Amino acid sequence: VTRELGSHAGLAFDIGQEAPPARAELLERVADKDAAIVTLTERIDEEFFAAAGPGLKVVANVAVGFDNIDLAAAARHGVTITNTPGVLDGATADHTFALILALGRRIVEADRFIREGNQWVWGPRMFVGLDISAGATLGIIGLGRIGLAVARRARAFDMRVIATDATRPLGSTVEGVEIVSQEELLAASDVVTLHVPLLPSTRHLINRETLAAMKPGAYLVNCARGGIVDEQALIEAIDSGHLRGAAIDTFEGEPQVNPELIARPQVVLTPHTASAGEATRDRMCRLAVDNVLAVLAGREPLTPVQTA
Ligand code: 8YV
Repeated sequence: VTRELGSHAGLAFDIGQEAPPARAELLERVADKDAAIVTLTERIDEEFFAAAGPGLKVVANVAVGFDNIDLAAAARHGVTITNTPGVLDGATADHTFALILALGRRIVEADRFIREGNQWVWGPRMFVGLDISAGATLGIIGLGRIGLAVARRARAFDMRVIATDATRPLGSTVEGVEIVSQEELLAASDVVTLHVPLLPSTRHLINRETLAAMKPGAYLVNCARGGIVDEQALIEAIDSGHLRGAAIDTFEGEPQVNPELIARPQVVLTPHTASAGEATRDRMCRLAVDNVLAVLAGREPLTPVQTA
């Protein structure tokens, strides 16, 4: 299925469901091009830049994340890298909050229970879960654009919201969100949600030790990047009962999903669709095109990747 996006800046393009090209085909396609528009599925590395040749000026990633791109190799080849910040915050925060609600109120488990044809009569303890709006605490790891959009939703649900953020002073308050230490956040949160990029410093940020530091009975939500969570440690924390559940949109071995996660009813899974709002995806594509056109016209890109 492809859908005509119409013309933007004089170019016609589709958002399609074409399978991503195999590596060899990708390398062949990029040869002698001035620009490439890619997604997180494509690994943009030394081999890619070598295959493109010296004419490549810009690679526009249709994603806010850029862990698929070797920035040092791009710099060596003089290629500008752009991403799509700002246009997907609302959609990603909506999805994150949907997962928080689904976990807390056990929506997927309850839906499965009915579909399986279980006999039931109403009972006061049936599928009881987290009282989200009765003082539950949400811990946001990474209070950037998306983290802040999640915080606004949580505040509207009367949650207490705390966050960690390397760029904000400890003890400060941002839109009613208190900046705390990671230790405090893990110990106090009923739900911990991740909104940091995948960097060497955030790889397996959620591991055996940090999971053990979480409040017993808490939930984990990951709509950021799979590599931030040690999935094996997460499975063990769920099996021991220390965590009540988890909702995962991004996976360590993406697009493979660990069968151990699939086997656990307390885990809610979505296939990296947190930004999949229709208008959001259009905006992401348009921004990528605008970045390419700016660079090819000799102007500054609108949203070059910011590493600091
Ligand atoms: C995209 C994402 O769907 O923006 C990101 O970093 O992970 C998602 O919004 C995906 O990366 C497409 O490339």
